[in-house]
Amino acid sequence: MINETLDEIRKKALDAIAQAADPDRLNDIRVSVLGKKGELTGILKSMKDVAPEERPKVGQLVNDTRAEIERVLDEQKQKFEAALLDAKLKNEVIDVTLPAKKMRVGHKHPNTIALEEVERIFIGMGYEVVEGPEIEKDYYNFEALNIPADHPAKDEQDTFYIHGDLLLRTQTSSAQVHEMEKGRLPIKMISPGRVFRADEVDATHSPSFHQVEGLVIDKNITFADLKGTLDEFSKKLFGAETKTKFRPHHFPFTEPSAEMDVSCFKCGGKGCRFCKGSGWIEILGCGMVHPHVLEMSGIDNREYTGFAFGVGLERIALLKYEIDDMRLLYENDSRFLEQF
Ligand code: 2NL
Repeated sequence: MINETLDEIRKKALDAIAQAADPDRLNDIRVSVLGKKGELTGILKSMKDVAPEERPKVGQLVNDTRAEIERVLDEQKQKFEAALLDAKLKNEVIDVTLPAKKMRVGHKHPNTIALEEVERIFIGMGYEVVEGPEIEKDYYNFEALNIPADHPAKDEQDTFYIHGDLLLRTQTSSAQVHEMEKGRLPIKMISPGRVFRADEVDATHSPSFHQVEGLVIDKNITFADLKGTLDEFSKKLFGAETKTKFRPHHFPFTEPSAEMDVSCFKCGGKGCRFCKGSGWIEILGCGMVHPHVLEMSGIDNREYTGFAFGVGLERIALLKYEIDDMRLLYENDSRFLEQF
Protein backbone atom coordinates (compact mmCIF):
# COMPACT_ATOMS: atom_id res chain seq x y z
CA MET A 1 0.00 0.00 0.00
CA ILE A 2 2.69 2.45 1.07
CA ASN A 3 4.86 1.15 -1.73
CA GLU A 4 2.28 2.10 -4.28
CA THR A 5 1.71 5.52 -2.78
CA LEU A 6 5.46 6.07 -2.77
CA ASP A 7 5.75 5.05 -6.36
CA GLU A 8 2.95 7.40 -7.26
CA ILE A 9 4.55 10.32 -5.43
CA ARG A 10 7.85 9.55 -7.16
CA LYS A 11 6.35 9.41 -10.64
CA LYS A 12 4.27 12.55 -10.09
CA ALA A 13 7.30 14.45 -8.76
CA LEU A 14 9.63 13.36 -11.59
CA ASP A 15 6.95 14.26 -14.13
CA ALA A 16 6.46 17.69 -12.61
CA ILE A 17 10.24 18.26 -12.55
CA ALA A 18 10.53 17.29 -16.22
CA GLN A 19 7.85 19.82 -17.08
CA ALA A 20 9.06 22.63 -14.81
CA ALA A 21 9.72 25.77 -16.81
CA ASP A 22 11.94 27.62 -14.34
CA PRO A 23 13.84 27.37 -11.05
CA ASP A 24 10.89 28.87 -9.14
CA ARG A 25 8.70 25.99 -10.22
CA LEU A 26 11.40 23.53 -9.07
CA ASN A 27 11.37 25.15 -5.69
CA ASP A 28 7.58 24.80 -5.46
CA ILE A 29 7.94 21.11 -6.23
CA ARG A 30 10.69 20.71 -3.64
CA VAL A 31 8.44 22.31 -1.00
CA SER A 32 5.30 20.38 -1.92
CA VAL A 33 7.05 17.00 -2.00
CA LEU A 34 10.02 17.17 0.36
CA GLY A 35 9.02 20.09 2.57
CA LYS A 36 7.83 19.88 6.20
CA LYS A 37 4.24 19.57 5.08
CA GLY A 38 5.18 17.77 1.86
CA GLU A 39 3.75 14.53 0.50
CA LEU A 40 6.82 12.42 1.27
CA THR A 41 7.07 13.78 4.79
CA GLY A 42 3.41 12.86 5.20
CA ILE A 43 4.32 9.25 4.45
CA LEU A 44 6.85 9.15 7.28
CA LYS A 45 4.10 10.28 9.62
CA SER A 46 1.95 7.30 8.58
CA MET A 47 4.79 4.85 9.50
CA LYS A 48 3.00 4.14 12.74
CA ASP A 49 0.47 2.14 10.68
CA VAL A 50 3.23 -0.05 9.25
CA ALA A 51 4.03 -3.34 10.95
CA PRO A 52 7.18 -2.92 13.06
CA GLU A 53 9.14 -5.55 11.15
CA GLU A 54 8.32 -3.80 7.88
CA ARG A 55 9.43 -0.37 9.09
CA PRO A 56 13.15 -0.54 8.23
CA LYS A 57 12.35 -1.62 4.69
CA VAL A 58 9.68 1.00 4.17
CA GLY A 59 11.92 3.61 5.79
CA GLN A 60 14.70 2.73 3.38
CA LEU A 61 12.29 3.00 0.47
CA VAL A 62 11.10 6.45 1.59
CA ASN A 63 14.73 7.60 1.89
CA ASP A 64 15.63 6.24 -1.54
CA THR A 65 12.64 8.01 -3.08
CA ARG A 66 13.58 11.25 -1.34
CA ALA A 67 17.19 10.91 -2.53
CA GLU A 68 16.14 10.30 -6.10
CA ILE A 69 13.74 13.24 -6.20
CA GLU A 70 16.41 15.45 -4.64
CA ARG A 71 18.97 14.32 -7.19
CA VAL A 72 16.65 14.97 -10.15
CA LEU A 73 15.66 18.33 -8.70
CA ASP A 74 19.35 19.31 -8.37
CA GLU A 75 20.15 18.13 -11.89
CA GLN A 76 17.31 20.17 -13.31
CA LYS A 77 18.29 23.18 -11.25
CA GLN A 78 21.83 22.97 -12.65
CA LYS A 79 20.47 22.76 -16.18
CA PHE A 80 18.49 25.93 -15.60
CA GLU A 81 21.54 27.68 -14.17
CA ALA A 82 23.70 26.61 -17.09
CA ALA A 83 21.09 27.84 -19.57
CA LEU A 84 20.87 31.15 -17.74
CA LEU A 85 24.65 31.61 -17.80
CA ASP A 86 24.71 30.70 -21.45
CA ALA A 87 22.08 33.32 -22.29
CA LYS A 88 23.93 35.90 -20.19
CA LEU A 89 27.24 35.26 -21.95
CA LYS A 90 25.55 35.41 -25.36
CA ASN A 91 24.13 38.78 -24.35
CA GLU A 92 27.53 40.02 -23.23
CA VAL A 93 29.27 39.36 -26.49
CA ILE A 94 31.37 42.43 -27.36
CA ASP A 95 31.36 43.61 -30.93
CA VAL A 96 34.89 44.92 -31.28
CA THR A 97 34.01 46.56 -34.59
CA LEU A 98 31.56 48.99 -32.90
CA PRO A 99 32.80 52.60 -32.65
CA ALA A 100 33.85 53.60 -29.11
CA LYS A 101 31.54 55.72 -26.98
CA LYS A 102 32.66 59.34 -27.09
CA MET A 103 34.03 60.45 -23.72
CA ARG A 104 33.20 64.10 -22.96
CA VAL A 105 36.02 65.55 -20.89
CA GLY A 106 35.85 68.99 -19.26
CA HIS A 107 38.37 71.70 -20.08
CA LYS A 108 39.94 74.42 -18.00
CA HIS A 109 38.85 77.94 -18.88
CA PRO A 110 41.68 79.96 -20.50
CA ASN A 111 41.46 82.43 -17.58
CA THR A 112 42.04 79.56 -15.16
CA ILE A 113 45.00 78.25 -17.14
CA ALA A 114 46.51 81.74 -17.24
CA LEU A 115 45.87 82.32 -13.52
CA GLU A 116 47.43 79.00 -12.53
CA GLU A 117 50.46 79.82 -14.65
CA VAL A 118 50.88 83.28 -13.09
CA GLU A 119 50.38 81.87 -9.58
CA ARG A 120 52.88 79.08 -10.22
CA ILE A 121 55.54 81.58 -11.30
CA PHE A 122 55.12 83.88 -8.29
CA ILE A 123 54.77 81.04 -5.78
CA GLY A 124 58.09 79.80 -7.21
CA MET A 125 59.59 83.18 -6.33
CA GLY A 126 58.34 82.93 -2.74
CA TYR A 127 55.11 84.92 -3.00
CA GLU A 128 51.95 84.25 -1.02
CA VAL A 129 48.54 84.22 -2.77
CA VAL A 130 45.98 86.29 -0.84
CA GLU A 131 42.38 86.82 -1.92
CA GLY A 132 40.10 89.58 -0.67
CA PRO A 133 36.40 90.46 -0.83
CA GLU A 134 34.73 91.66 -4.05
CA ILE A 135 32.61 94.13 -2.09
CA GLU A 136 34.77 96.81 -0.52
CA LYS A 137 34.64 100.05 1.37
CA ASP A 138 35.49 103.19 -0.57
CA TYR A 139 38.48 103.60 1.75
CA TYR A 140 40.19 100.32 0.74
CA ASN A 141 39.47 100.67 -2.95
CA PHE A 142 40.34 104.37 -3.35
CA GLU A 143 41.35 106.45 -0.36
CA ALA A 144 44.03 104.13 1.04
CA LEU A 145 45.52 103.99 -2.46
CA ASN A 146 45.92 107.73 -2.69
CA ILE A 147 43.04 108.10 -5.15
CA PRO A 148 41.50 111.49 -4.32
CA ALA A 149 37.76 112.13 -4.03
CA ASP A 150 37.69 114.01 -7.32
CA HIS A 151 39.59 111.36 -9.31
CA PRO A 152 37.76 110.36 -12.52
CA ALA A 153 37.96 106.62 -11.58
CA LYS A 154 35.62 107.38 -8.66
CA ASP A 155 32.92 108.64 -11.01
CA GLU A 156 29.69 106.64 -11.05
CA GLN A 157 30.33 106.25 -14.75
CA ASP A 158 33.26 103.98 -13.90
CA THR A 159 32.51 102.39 -10.54
CA PHE A 160 29.56 100.27 -9.36
CA TYR A 161 28.42 101.72 -6.05
CA ILE A 162 26.21 99.59 -3.80
CA HIS A 163 25.14 102.05 -1.09
CA GLY A 164 26.81 104.31 1.41
CA ASP A 165 30.55 103.73 1.20
CA LEU A 166 30.23 100.19 -0.24
CA LEU A 167 31.20 99.41 -3.83
CA LEU A 168 32.35 96.58 -6.11
CA ARG A 169 36.15 96.72 -6.06
CA THR A 170 37.71 98.14 -9.23
CA GLN A 171 41.12 96.56 -8.49
CA THR A 172 42.43 93.91 -6.11
CA SER A 173 44.73 96.43 -4.40
CA SER A 174 42.15 96.54 -1.61
CA ALA A 175 43.20 93.03 -0.53
CA GLN A 176 46.79 94.27 -0.34
CA VAL A 177 45.82 97.28 1.77
CA HIS A 178 44.23 94.88 4.29
CA GLU A 179 47.52 92.96 4.32
CA MET A 180 49.59 96.13 4.86
CA GLU A 181 47.32 97.16 7.76
CA LYS A 182 48.09 93.91 9.59
CA GLY A 183 51.61 95.29 10.10
CA ARG A 184 53.36 91.98 9.42
CA LEU A 185 56.46 92.82 7.38
CA PRO A 186 58.02 92.03 5.00
CA ILE A 187 55.15 91.46 2.52
CA LYS A 188 55.53 89.43 -0.66
CA MET A 189 52.13 88.68 -2.08
CA ILE A 190 50.01 88.43 -5.17
CA SER A 191 46.30 89.05 -5.05
CA PRO A 192 44.23 87.61 -7.88
CA GLY A 193 40.51 88.10 -8.29
CA ARG A 194 37.44 89.48 -9.99
CA VAL A 195 37.13 93.23 -10.34
CA PHE A 196 34.34 95.45 -11.66
CA ARG A 197 34.16 98.56 -13.80
CA ALA A 198 31.11 100.18 -15.36
CA ASP A 199 32.31 99.53 -18.91
CA GLU A 200 30.31 98.71 -22.01
CA VAL A 201 31.02 95.25 -23.41
CA ASP A 202 33.25 95.13 -26.50
CA ALA A 203 36.21 93.09 -27.80
CA THR A 204 38.54 94.44 -25.08
CA HIS A 205 36.16 95.56 -22.26
CA SER A 206 33.81 93.88 -19.83
CA PRO A 207 32.08 95.17 -16.66
CA SER A 208 33.63 92.26 -14.77
CA PHE A 209 37.11 90.93 -15.39
CA HIS A 210 40.08 89.57 -13.46
CA GLN A 211 43.27 91.07 -12.20
CA VAL A 212 46.39 89.86 -10.49
CA GLU A 213 48.14 92.47 -8.39
CA GLY A 214 51.45 92.00 -6.69
CA LEU A 215 53.02 93.74 -3.72
CA VAL A 216 56.47 93.52 -2.15
CA ILE A 217 57.37 95.58 0.90
CA ASP A 218 60.66 95.27 2.75
CA LYS A 219 63.71 97.30 3.71
CA ASN A 220 65.84 98.43 0.75
CA ILE A 221 63.40 97.47 -2.01
CA THR A 222 64.27 99.46 -5.13
CA PHE A 223 63.07 99.93 -8.68
CA ALA A 224 65.79 97.45 -9.69
CA ASP A 225 63.96 94.76 -7.67
CA LEU A 226 60.76 95.63 -9.52
CA LYS A 227 62.47 95.42 -12.91
CA GLY A 228 64.29 92.18 -12.11
CA THR A 229 61.13 90.52 -10.75
CA LEU A 230 58.87 91.49 -13.65
CA ASP A 231 61.57 90.66 -16.22
CA GLU A 232 61.89 87.17 -14.69
CA PHE A 233 58.10 86.81 -14.61
CA SER A 234 57.88 87.76 -18.32
CA LYS A 235 60.57 85.26 -19.32
CA LYS A 236 58.81 82.47 -17.40
CA LEU A 237 55.41 83.36 -18.88
CA PHE A 238 56.31 84.12 -22.50
CA GLY A 239 59.64 82.34 -23.01
CA ALA A 240 63.31 82.80 -22.06
CA GLU A 241 64.08 85.10 -25.04
CA THR A 242 61.48 87.66 -23.91
CA LYS A 243 62.78 91.20 -23.33
CA THR A 244 61.07 93.83 -21.20
CA LYS A 245 60.83 97.59 -21.49
CA PHE A 246 59.59 100.07 -18.89
CA ARG A 247 57.90 103.29 -19.98
CA PRO A 248 57.16 106.12 -17.52
CA HIS A 249 53.50 106.32 -16.58
CA HIS A 250 51.30 107.68 -13.82
CA PHE A 251 49.25 105.96 -11.12
CA PRO A 252 48.13 107.75 -7.93
CA PHE A 253 49.31 104.81 -5.76
CA THR A 254 52.86 104.46 -7.09
CA GLU A 255 55.74 106.89 -7.55
CA PRO A 256 57.53 106.51 -9.85
CA SER A 257 55.11 104.53 -12.02
CA ALA A 258 55.67 102.64 -15.25
CA GLU A 259 54.05 100.48 -17.84
CA MET A 260 55.91 97.39 -18.92
CA ASP A 261 56.03 96.03 -22.46
CA VAL A 262 57.33 92.61 -23.46
CA SER A 263 59.00 91.88 -26.79
CA CYS A 264 56.46 90.30 -29.13
CA PHE A 265 56.59 86.52 -28.61
CA LYS A 266 55.11 86.01 -32.08
CA CYS A 267 57.80 87.79 -34.13
CA GLY A 268 60.53 88.08 -31.50
CA GLY A 269 60.41 91.88 -31.71
CA LYS A 270 60.78 92.39 -35.46
CA GLY A 271 57.23 93.66 -35.78
CA CYS A 272 54.18 91.73 -36.99
CA ARG A 273 50.40 91.90 -37.19
CA PHE A 274 50.17 90.60 -33.64
CA CYS A 275 52.18 93.48 -32.10
CA LYS A 276 50.84 95.95 -34.69
CA GLY A 277 54.30 96.31 -36.18
CA SER A 278 55.91 97.72 -33.04
CA GLY A 279 57.66 94.55 -31.82
CA TRP A 280 56.36 95.26 -28.27
CA ILE A 281 53.22 94.27 -26.37
CA GLU A 282 51.94 96.20 -23.35
CA ILE A 283 51.49 93.84 -20.44
CA LEU A 284 51.12 95.54 -17.06
CA GLY A 285 51.30 98.63 -14.88
CA CYS A 286 53.72 98.92 -11.97
CA GLY A 287 55.67 101.26 -9.74
CA MET A 288 57.22 101.95 -6.35
CA VAL A 289 54.50 102.07 -3.68
CA HIS A 290 53.72 105.74 -2.96
CA PRO A 291 55.13 106.78 0.44
CA HIS A 292 51.73 108.20 1.37
CA VAL A 293 50.10 104.78 0.65
CA LEU A 294 52.59 103.12 3.03
CA GLU A 295 52.01 105.77 5.67
CA MET A 296 48.18 105.50 5.51
CA SER A 297 48.43 101.75 6.25
CA GLY A 298 50.74 102.39 9.17
CA ILE A 299 54.03 101.40 7.56
CA ASP A 300 57.09 103.54 8.34
CA ASN A 301 58.09 104.87 4.91
CA ARG A 302 61.54 105.92 6.11
CA GLU A 303 62.37 102.33 6.94
CA TYR A 304 60.35 100.45 4.31
CA THR A 305 59.89 100.76 0.57
CA GLY A 306 58.03 98.54 -1.85
CA PHE A 307 56.95 97.90 -5.38
CA ALA A 308 53.58 96.88 -6.80
CA PHE A 309 52.12 95.87 -10.11
CA GLY A 310 48.78 95.02 -11.65
CA VAL A 311 48.10 92.80 -14.62
CA GLY A 312 44.85 91.95 -16.34
CA LEU A 313 44.30 88.21 -16.42
CA GLU A 314 42.09 88.30 -19.53
CA ARG A 315 44.80 90.28 -21.31
CA ILE A 316 47.31 87.49 -20.58
CA ALA A 317 44.84 84.78 -21.67
CA LEU A 318 43.94 86.63 -24.90
CA LEU A 319 47.61 87.16 -25.75
CA LYS A 320 48.86 83.70 -24.84
CA TYR A 321 46.11 81.87 -26.69
CA GLU A 322 45.78 84.43 -29.49
CA ILE A 323 42.10 85.07 -28.86
CA ASP A 324 40.96 88.27 -30.58
CA ASP A 325 37.74 88.97 -28.68
CA MET A 326 37.37 89.09 -24.90
CA ARG A 327 33.67 88.23 -25.16
CA LEU A 328 34.64 84.66 -26.10
CA LEU A 329 36.00 84.28 -22.57
CA TYR A 330 32.60 84.97 -21.01
CA GLU A 331 30.20 83.22 -23.36
CA ASN A 332 31.33 79.74 -22.26
CA ASP A 333 30.50 78.20 -25.63
CA SER A 334 31.75 74.63 -25.28
CA ARG A 335 33.07 74.68 -28.88
CA PHE A 336 35.40 77.49 -27.78
CA LEU A 337 36.30 76.07 -24.36
CA GLU A 338 37.11 72.57 -25.61
CA GLN A 339 40.02 73.97 -27.62
CA PHE A 340 41.99 74.43 -24.38
C1 2NL B 1 47.29 98.36 -14.05
C2 2NL B 1 47.97 99.00 -12.95
C3 2NL B 1 48.81 98.66 -10.80
C4 2NL B 1 49.32 98.67 -8.48
C5 2NL B 1 48.52 98.26 -9.52
C6 2NL B 1 49.30 98.79 -6.03
C7 2NL B 1 48.80 98.21 -4.90
C8 2NL B 1 49.15 98.76 -3.68
C9 2NL B 1 49.96 99.80 -3.61
C10 2NL B 1 50.43 100.34 -4.75
CL1 2NL B 1 48.52 98.05 -2.29
N1 2NL B 1 50.10 99.84 -5.94
N2 2NL B 1 48.95 98.26 -7.22
C11 2NL B 1 50.44 99.41 -8.73
C12 2NL B 1 50.73 99.81 -10.03
C13 2NL B 1 49.92 99.42 -11.07
O1 2NL B 1 47.97 98.23 -11.79
O2 2NL B 1 47.30 98.86 -15.13
N3 2NL B 1 46.68 97.22 -13.84
C14 2NL B 1 46.00 96.51 -14.84
